[in-house]
Amino acid sequence: MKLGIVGLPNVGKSTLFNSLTKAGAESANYPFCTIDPNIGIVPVPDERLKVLGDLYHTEKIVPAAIEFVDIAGLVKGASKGEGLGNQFLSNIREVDAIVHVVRCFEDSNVIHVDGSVDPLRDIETINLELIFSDLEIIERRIARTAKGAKNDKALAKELELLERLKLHLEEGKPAKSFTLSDEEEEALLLTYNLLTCKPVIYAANVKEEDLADDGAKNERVAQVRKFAKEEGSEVFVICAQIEQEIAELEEEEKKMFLEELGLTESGLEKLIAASYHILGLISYLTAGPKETKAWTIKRGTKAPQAAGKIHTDFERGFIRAEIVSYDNLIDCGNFNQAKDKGLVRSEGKEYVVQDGDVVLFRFNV
Ligand SMILES: Nc1nc2c(ncn2[C@@H]2O[C@H](COP(=O)(O)OP(=O)(O)O)[C@@H](O)[C@H]2O)c(=O)[nH]1
Ligand SMILES: [Mg+2]
Repeated sequence: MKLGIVGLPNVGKSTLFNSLTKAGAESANYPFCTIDPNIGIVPVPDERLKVLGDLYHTEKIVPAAIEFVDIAGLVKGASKGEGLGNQFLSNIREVDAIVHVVRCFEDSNVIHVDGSVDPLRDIETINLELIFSDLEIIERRIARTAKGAKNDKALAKELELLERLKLHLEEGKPAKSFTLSDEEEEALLLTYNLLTCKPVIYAANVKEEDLADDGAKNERVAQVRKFAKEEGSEVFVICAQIEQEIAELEEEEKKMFLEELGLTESGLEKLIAASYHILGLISYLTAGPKETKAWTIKRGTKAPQAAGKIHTDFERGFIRAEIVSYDNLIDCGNFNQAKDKGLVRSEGKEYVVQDGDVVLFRFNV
C-alpha cells in the first residue's frame, strides 16, 4: 500500500512524514529502509504478531508495510506547471490513497502561504489543482475518443461519459462524487486513474493542547470533519510537532509520553487505522518457526486470492485453507489444542478471509 502526503507548503507534511518514517524505523528491529528522502517504508504495528511469534518460536516477524511519499510542491497553479507542478501530480497518480495535511494550528512563527489559517480554503485550493489535473486528462481523452466515435458505438458511449464527467469536474467536484450509470462506466472510470477518485484521509494538524480531546474544541477541526463527512473521506487529528518528539522516544518512554498527553494511540497508529478503514483493508496472518507474517488484503477477498498474495503458485494450485482465528488460537494456547476443540476449520475456494485469521494454505504445485 502506498500513501501520498499532500498539502500546501508549511502545513507540516515533512514533519509528519519524518515522524512516521522514524517511528517506523525505530519500532522495527530489522532493516526497513528509506529508499529516497521522500519515500519511506513503515511497518504496520500489529501486536498480534509478537504474541504469535512467541507461540511458534519464530525466527523472524514480518509485519505488513506501508509506503509513504512526501509529495512537496503543490501550490496554487500546480496543474499549470507552477512549483514542481506536473512532476508532483504524477507522483500522486501512483498512490492508493491521499493523506491531505491541513493546518489547523496557529503559530505566528510559521508562515502560511495564503496569509491566514483557514483549512477549508486550503483544502479547496489543493482539491482544485487535483481537479484541474484530472480535467486535462479527460480533455485529452475526449480529443482521442471523438475521432473514432462516429463509427464505433462503444467509443460513442465512452465519449458521452467523458463529456458528462468533464461537466462534473468543471463544477469543481471530484470524480469520486460523479454518478455512474452502469458497471461498464465504472470500469472505464478506473482506467482513467484520476486523482480525484482516490480515497482521501485529512490529517488535521493541531497544536499540542488540542490533542487530548481529539480536536473537539477546535472550530477548524470541526469544519474539516464536516467537509470530510460530506465527501466520504476520513479525518484524523495530529500534532506533527509532537509526533516528531514521540518518534524519538524508546518504546517505554513513548507509552508514558502518550499517557501524559491523554492519548492511547500515536499518530502513526491513527493514520494506519484510517487508511485500512478507507481502503477496506484487513490483515490475515501466517505463522511458523521460520516466519510469522501479516498480509494485507481487501475485505471480501476469497481464500485463493488471499493465498495469491503470498505466491501466485498458492493461488493457482489452491486446494484448501486451514484456518483458526487469532483469538481462538491464543485462547487455546496452541494450534493442536485449537484443532482438538474443533476451532481449526478447513475452508475451500469460496471462503472469505477475515481479519485476524491465522492461515495455513494447502496447494498443489
Ligand atoms: N506549531 C507547530 N508547528 C509545526 C507543526 N508541524 C509543523 N510545524 C512547523 O511548520 C514548519 C513547516 O513544516 P514542514 O513539515 O516543513 O511543512 P511542509 O512544507 O508542509 O512540509 C516547520 O517550521 C515546522 O516545524 C505543528 O504541529 N505545530
Ligand atoms: Mg515539506
